[in-house]
This record gives sequence, C-alpha cells and structure tokens, in this order.
Amino acid sequence: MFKEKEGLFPGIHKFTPRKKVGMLLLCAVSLAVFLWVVFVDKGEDLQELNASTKTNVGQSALTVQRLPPPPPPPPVYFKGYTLPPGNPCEGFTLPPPPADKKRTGPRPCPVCYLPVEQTIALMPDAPSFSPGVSNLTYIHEENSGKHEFGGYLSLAQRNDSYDVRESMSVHCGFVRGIRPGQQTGFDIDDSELHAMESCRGVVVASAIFGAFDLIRQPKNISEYAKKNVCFHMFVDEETEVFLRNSSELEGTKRIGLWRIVIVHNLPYDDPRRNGKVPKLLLHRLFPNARYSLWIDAKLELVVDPYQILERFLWRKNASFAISRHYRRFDVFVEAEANKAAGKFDNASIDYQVEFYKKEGLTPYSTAKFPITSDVPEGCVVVREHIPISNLFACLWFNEVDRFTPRDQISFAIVRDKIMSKTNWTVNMFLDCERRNFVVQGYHRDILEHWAPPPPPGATEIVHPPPPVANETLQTSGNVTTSSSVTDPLKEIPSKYGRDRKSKRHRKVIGS
Ligand SMILES: *[C@@H]1O[C@H](CO)[C@@H](O)[C@H](O)[C@H]1NC(C)=O
Ligand SMILES: *[C@@H]1O[C@H](CO)[C@@H](O)[C@H](O)[C@H]1NC(C)=O
Ligand SMILES: *[C@@H]1O[C@H](CO)[C@@H](O)[C@H](O)[C@H]1NC(C)=O
Ligand SMILES: *[C@@H]1O[C@H](CO)[C@@H](O)[C@H](O)[C@H]1NC(C)=O
Ligand SMILES: *[C@@H]1O[C@H](CO)[C@@H](O)[C@H](O)[C@H]1NC(C)=O
Ligand SMILES: *[C@@H]1O[C@H](CO)[C@@H](O)[C@H](O)[C@H]1NC(C)=O
Ligand SMILES: *[C@@H]1O[C@H](CO)[C@@H](O)[C@H](O)[C@H]1NC(C)=O
Ligand SMILES: *[C@@H]1O[C@H](CO)[C@@H](O)[C@H](O)[C@H]1NC(C)=O
Ligand SMILES: *[C@@H]1O[C@H](CO)[C@@H](O)[C@H](O)[C@H]1NC(C)=O
Ligand SMILES: CC(=O)N[C@H]1CO[C@H](CO)[C@@H](O)[C@@H]1O
Repeated sequence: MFKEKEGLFPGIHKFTPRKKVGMLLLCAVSLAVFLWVVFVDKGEDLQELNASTKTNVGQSALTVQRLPPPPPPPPVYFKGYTLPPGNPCEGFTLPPPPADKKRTGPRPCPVCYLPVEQTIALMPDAPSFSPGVSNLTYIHEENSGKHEFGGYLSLAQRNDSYDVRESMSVHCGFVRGIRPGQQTGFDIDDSELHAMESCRGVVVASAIFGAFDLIRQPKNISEYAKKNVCFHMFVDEETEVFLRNSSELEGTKRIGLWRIVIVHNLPYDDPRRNGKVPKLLLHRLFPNARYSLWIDAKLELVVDPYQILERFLWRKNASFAISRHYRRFDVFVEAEANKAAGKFDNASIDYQVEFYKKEGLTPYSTAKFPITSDVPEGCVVVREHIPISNLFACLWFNEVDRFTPRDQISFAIVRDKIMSKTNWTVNMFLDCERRNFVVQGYHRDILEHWAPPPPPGATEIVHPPPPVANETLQTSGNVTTSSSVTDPLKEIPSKYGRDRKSKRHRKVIGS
C-alpha cells in the first residue's frame, strides 16, 4: 500500500512540469493561429473568422484544462443506458409477421415495456444533447398580415430556417400576441395557461374540435402518472357546448384524467390545420415540459406514458419518435393515396409534391437505409422537448401552414433537411407497435350513425393517412361502438394479441 503510494508520487512530480510546458506550447500555438487568422486571412468573411477563432480557442481550452478565462462547467446531458443483461426486454425480437397473406392488415404486435416503477426510476435527470442547435428562439411579429398565426414566411426565410445552427430564431406559430395562447389565435384562459406553464414533467395531450370525437379515458395508467403527468385535452367552443350538454363537463375542468382546455379564436378555417397546432407545437404551449405524448382524439391510450417514453425515447437515445405508416413508405405513393381518397384537393397536393421533388425529395427505396420510411402515421407523436426536436416540430408545422395540412407528405423533407446538417434522427417505430399502446376508436358521427359527410364545421381535425380502405368500410357498416371492435386491455398482453386480433380483423371483414 505504502509502496504503491511512494511509487505514484514521483510519477506525478515528473509529469506536472511536462504538462505545464504542454500548456504553454498549446497557448503559443493557438495564439499563433489566432494571429495568422487575423492578419493573413483578413480577406475572409467575418463570420468565418469568428467561427475559426472560436474553434481554436475552444480546442485549446479543451486540451489544456482551466486556462484563463475558465470555461463554464459543461452542461450535463442524458447519455442513454443499456438494459441490464438478462432483462427480458434486452434482445426482445418481434415474432415474424403472419405468414397468411390475408392477415397482413393493420394490427398490434407485442412491445416489451419495463414495469412502470422501473421506467419512472429510469427517467433521465438531464436533457439529451441537442445536436446542431442549442439556442432556439421563436419569431414574434406584431403585424404579420393575413396569415398571422404562422407568420407567412417568405421562401428565403423558409430556406434560412433549414440552415441549422447553434443559435437560431424561427417562425413557430403564435407569431402575434403576448405569449402562445394569449391574443395569438388559439387563445386559452390565463388560469389554464398558468397550469400549462407549471407543467414541468410529462404532458399527454389531445384535442377535439368540432365535437367530432368523444372523450376517451386513458386506461392502465399508474398512480404515479395520474399524479405527475399533465393530461390536457384541447377542445373548441362547439365541443365545449356538446360536453356541457351531455353533462360530462359540469362546473369542473376535468373529465376523468383529462383536464379540459377550451380554445378560443382558432386560427384557421380548416379544422385539420387547427389540429396541427397542439399536435406539433406542444413545446410552445407547455414551455417547461420535458416530454410530451400527442395522441389523436380517436385513440385511447392503454399503456402508461412513462412506459411509452422509456421504450421509444430513453432506451433508444431518441428525442423524437413517431410510427411508420403500416403500408406506405413513399411520399409520392402517399400523395396519390391522399388524392384518391379525396383528402385534399389534387392541385394543392400536386403542387406540394412537385415543390419537394425540386428540392430533392426522391421516392423511398432501401438505399435510404437506415431510414426505414418516408411516411409516418402521425396520430401519435412522442417527443423530448429539446432545441433540435422543437426545431423539427416548428419546421414541420411551417410546412403544414404553407402547403396542405397533410403532414405525412411534409414529414420526410423536413427530417431529411435537418439530417443533412446534423446527426439527429427520428425514431420511426412500427405501426403495429403503436397499435399496442393506443387503440383506435371511431369518430362520433360513425358511432352515432350520423350520415357522413359531417355537418359544416364538424370535420375531422387530424386525419391520419387514410386507414385501409377496408377498415373504413367496416366502420361505416357493422360497427357501432368502439368497444365492440377493440377491447383495449386485451391488446396489451403480447403473446396472444396478434393472432386473436387477426381473427377479429378477419371476422369483421368477413361479416
Ligand atoms: C463575431 O463575434 C462577436 C462576439 O463573439 C459578435 O459580437 C460579432 O457580431 C460577430 N461577428 C460576426 C460577423 O458574426
Ligand atoms: C444509447 O447511448 C448509450 C450510451 O451512450 C449506448 O450505450 C447505447 O447503445 C445507445 N443506445 C442506442 C439504442 O443507440
Ligand atoms: C439565444 O438567442 C437569442 C436570440 O438570437 C439571444 O438573444 C440570446 O442571447 C441567446 N442565448 C444564448 C444563451 O446564447
Ligand atoms: C438557402 O440556404 C442555403 C444555406 O443553408 C444557401 O446556401 C442557399 O443559397 C439558399 N438558397 C436560396 C435560394 O436562398
Ligand atoms: C342537448 O342534448 C339533447 C339530448 O340529450 C339534445 O336533444 C339537444 O339537441 C342537445 N343540444 C345541443 C345544443 O347539443
Ligand atoms: C384526384 O386524383 C385522383 C387520383 O390521382 C383521382 O382519382 C381523382 O378523381 C381526382 N379528383 C379530382 C376531383 O379530380
Ligand atoms: C452527434 O454529433 C455530436 C457533435 O455534433 C456528437 O457529440 C455526438 O456524439 C454525435 N452523436 C452521435 C450519435 O453520433
Ligand atoms: C380490401 O380487401 C379486399 C378483399 O377483401 C382486397 O382485395 C383489397 O386489396 C383490400 N384493400 C386494401 C386497401 O387493403
Ligand atoms: C397494465 O400494464 C401492465 C404493464 O405495465 C400490465 O402488467 C398489466 O397487466 C396491465 N393491466 C391491465 C389491466 O391490462
Ligand atoms: C356495410 C356492411 O358491411 N354491411 C354488412 C353488415 O353485416 C351484414 C351481415 O352480418 C351484411 O349482410 C352486411 O353487408
């Protein structure tokens, strides 16, 4: 013991002067480089000069610790984790898809979640690193003309917004007014805004506009999540009237787990665009939240939000997760399907796709691997609110504001433009995995046998890509309530979920 110490000290003594010399050398080198840059290279763009001097100073400061001026303590980031060996979720693989070709419709598949208590313990105490951008601010303009909510970006501004850099300011909705939700359009009462602002952890959010959906209560939510997760359901005035009349909302702001937030002055005429505000801009509505889970109102959440965050974000080191469309991977194919299903006018869809094509969007092919799809099924969005994922959401929203509200058409171009500047990625998981934690219900008109199309103003807020034609047919005919189609809790157990679901699926089709 003693001997070891003795042996150690001379080593240190010998080492210290060397280190000092090294420090001096490095200082001299950086000074020389600095002077060279200033005097030899002064023809260079000033911006570049700033950048190169910064890099040099940064490097020497890193190599030679604690040179004056002392660098601020490095920010702490979540570094990810691996599951302990032997954990059942480690090396968990999906069973092969059903061999029977007739059974390949949308269906849930097993997902290996950790027990809720473990996921709560694994919640990162620090944010993930945000590559490319660390300081994201949002543009505020008092007089922005007609398209006052989105700000109506020029093409040059749009182009600039894709130039990802450490400090940037972008349009991200809510361009007028005092703060998001206060005289911006999409207006919310102060007391509600205050509650939203004080939500500092996990948000689960959804929205019903035009009284088009019923409120669906999340199932199988842990007591911890009930206490700590902010469940907020945004509704417009029309939906509020409906809820009050059906006495679900009597002198209370809650229906079950959901806190009901009434939204006034919806910014768009098109309810589908309005639906994109809470879906894509939750980081603006909940400026202090760390994680959010968006679910379309037609979906019923059946797994604890912490388990979902653990499985799709933390375990994957991801800050943005969204499911793939179960069948379409290609934006061009998706656009055609949207046209064929009459989801938006053909000319606008064509214009958007042509625009993207000129910007370099190509059909999906396996050459894009590791990207597995260009088409998301956007009815669920799982996010950590860090600058880069917030930027992605803002830019995606801006596309929806500029072009059609079909966000599955604009997803890939936004992702690819950001990925060309940073090593950030989106975790695109399987549609069948999504169906494991949300169960699809049907819109209220279908449930109540209203004849489609719905009355004016009562259109669907957020369209997923057209579900299978077959599924749509089923819903209009023989299915009357969501519970008769989908028993949410039965879909969680993994082993037998798929097969039984397939049978049910087939049975519904066949009947
Ligand atoms: C260079 O950096 C300084 C501070 O770091 C900043 O004030 C200045 O505006 C920068 N110049 C350019 C051209 O970016
Ligand atoms: C996440 O990061 C950790 C530590 O950096 C690493 O061990 C792990 O493999 C990463 N996981 C994934 C899915 O990339
Ligand atoms: C972030 O950017 C804004 C506006 O560009 C600037 O005012 C602010 O000082 C920046 N903050 C940091 C920490 O760099
Ligand atoms: C778009 O921005 C890039 C920088 O990201 C720039 O090089 C390019 O010239 C810009 N294009 C247009 C048309 O403004
Ligand atoms: C309120 O509900 C009753 C039936 O419960 C219905 O007849 C009436 O039309 C509803 N009113 C509104 C404004 O929805
Ligand atoms: C739009 O395009 C689709 C397919 O390209 C076609 O089936 C449909 O008839 C078109 N709709 C109109 C209104 O032209
Ligand atoms: C991404 O790039 C940043 C530097 O910009 C680096 O620190 C980080 O380790 C990279 N992450 C991955 C997963 O490569
Ligand atoms: C719907 O079902 C029929 C047969 O039942 C099949 O031929 C068709 O391809 C299906 N459509 C879709 C979109 O899956
Ligand atoms: C709720 O989820 C847990 C997994 O975290 C599962 O073990 C349990 O069976 C589920 N409860 C119901 C009623 O499905
Ligand atoms: C629209 C539709 O699929 N209707 C079917 C409902 O079920 C009955 C029998 O179960 C069929 O005869 C209908 O065609």
